[in-house]
Amino acid sequence: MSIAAEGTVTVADIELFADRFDPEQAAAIYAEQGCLVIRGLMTPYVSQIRADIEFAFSQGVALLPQAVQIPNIGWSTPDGALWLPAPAGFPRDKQMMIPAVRYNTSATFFASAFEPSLVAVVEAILGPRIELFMDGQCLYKEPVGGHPKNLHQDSAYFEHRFDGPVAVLGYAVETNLVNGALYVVPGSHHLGQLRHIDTFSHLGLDPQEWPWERALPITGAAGDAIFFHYRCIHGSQENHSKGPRPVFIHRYRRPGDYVTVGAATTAGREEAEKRAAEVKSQNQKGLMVRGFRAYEAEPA
Ligand SMILES: O=C(O)CCC(=O)C(=O)O
Repeated sequence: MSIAAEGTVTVADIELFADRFDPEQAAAIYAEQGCLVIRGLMTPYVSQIRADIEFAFSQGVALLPQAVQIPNIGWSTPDGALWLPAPAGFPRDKQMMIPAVRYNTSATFFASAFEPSLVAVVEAILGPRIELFMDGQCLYKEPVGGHPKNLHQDSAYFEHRFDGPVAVLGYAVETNLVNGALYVVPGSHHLGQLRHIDTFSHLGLDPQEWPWERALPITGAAGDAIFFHYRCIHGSQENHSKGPRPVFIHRYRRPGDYVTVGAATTAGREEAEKRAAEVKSQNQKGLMVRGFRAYEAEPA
């Protein structure tokens, strides 16, 4: 299946504004395009989240002498931050990819996952019972060459039994074509699971088949939020500006949904796919954001 209207969707077609939007309209855009921008949705949280991210960055740098290698992935410091090889000309041999900013480290980041206007949109998409998937995530691009995240579907990393998570990515600084705007491919969530290859930034689509020109860049201000379906193709280029480009991401799903294939490399995915049919919910119970989780026995 191809995307019928590839290249014809503009940012204006998927864009709403935090001070005047209807969650049902937001959900309708999301259903059709697999992505949605709400300008200013996270503005009240960004200055403190940015401060927490910068603290975590300095903490991670100080912990680098204790970094341990994770084969085919990069390095991890004891705070749980993830590092990639640095490009030439960097002051270090490693660059930060994921700082230690999670629900169990940053109160403001955690509080922002419950932002009522954000959760109203997620409820219009997923229904009245919603849980958090994972611990929240920040991605950091260091200045002067910080890593690209190749175009990919998140479902390559965490295939789910049912509809999968809705991601909400917030810009922590003004984000543009120089420092690493998020690119999305509207409508690509209808394509099903696509074949990914191993890339510098882990699983990614083949750039011959999926060059950046096929995707739509979303430039924006600190506090703008981009919702995307876990099969929506997305990614971001290197940061060539003089300042860092951090983003923060919440993921929500229906309670009862669960990961059936989890991997960050093609070899890992191949192995996990063999076991996917037998995977049970494995007690993957995230914190509830809306509604109540009734007890359900694990199927035999
Ligand atoms: O813009 C980024 O840092 C990448 C975000 C992303 O690709 C993801 O959350 O899967």
